[in-house]
Amino acid sequence: MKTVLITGAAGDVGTHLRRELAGSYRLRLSDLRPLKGLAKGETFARADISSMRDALRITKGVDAIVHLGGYSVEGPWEAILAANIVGCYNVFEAARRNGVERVLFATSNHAAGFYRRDQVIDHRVYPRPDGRYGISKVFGEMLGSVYADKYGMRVFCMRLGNVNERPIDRRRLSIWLSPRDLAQLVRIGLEHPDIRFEIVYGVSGNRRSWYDNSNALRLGYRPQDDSEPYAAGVLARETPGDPRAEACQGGIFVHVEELPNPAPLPAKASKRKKK
Ligand code: 15L
Repeated sequence: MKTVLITGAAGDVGTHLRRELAGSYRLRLSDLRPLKGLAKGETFARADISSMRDALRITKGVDAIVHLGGYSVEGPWEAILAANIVGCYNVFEAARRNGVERVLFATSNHAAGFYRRDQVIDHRVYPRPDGRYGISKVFGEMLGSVYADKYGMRVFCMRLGNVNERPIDRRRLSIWLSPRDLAQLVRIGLEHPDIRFEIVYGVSGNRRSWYDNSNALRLGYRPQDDSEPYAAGVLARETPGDPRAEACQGGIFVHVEELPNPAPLPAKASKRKKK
């Protein structure tokens, strides 16, 4: 059985993934936050990935990494820099030094959030990040490209939409990713023999999708869920939003400067922020 490190395991995506992957892998979970209630086959290592020492410690001896950790929404540069730029570099570099074969990187729809909603985009489009957070996700994808080309690592970048039990608004009807479809995609990233460097969209088989996800389909992804059965209910509750947000795939990320981040800041970023 493979040992898989999940960074950012205490977050929403990590919580869904732990449940879905239970029994298939030995899971080493890491997060800045403490994590309670470990299941059979799980261990926990508290870590701040903005520290290379921590990154080296948690990546030692694993077969693969699902890198979810970081600042998960638009936010202040200091926080994005520490968690998503320095932290992401540390995870890839520590993986290389520890001989980890595969890294699955949770990138985001916000790497391409300035594409309009009337456009269908695939994995080869020029990225159009919708802010600092989106830039950090493009940075992570490009780090992955270097680690694949230069060091032979197998890198699987999943541009996640919104992982949730059900879609919550009009935009999410197009980018929803159900937990079981997330797990299917992650299993492809962990197991597919031909992965070198790939970008795929982490979305369910939504009829309203803005993505040509042929790269994921080519690798065997067959999503089980579609947001459409939820559409009437979701749209009945929807009120008109800011026209800039409504036009773009990234929604409010295209004009807000900060959103509440559910995760704590890495220590260095908190210190810098207070200055
Ligand atoms: C993301 O990248 C965020 O991590 C998540 O919290 C959601 O905001 C999601 O995008 C989204 O676009 O809905």
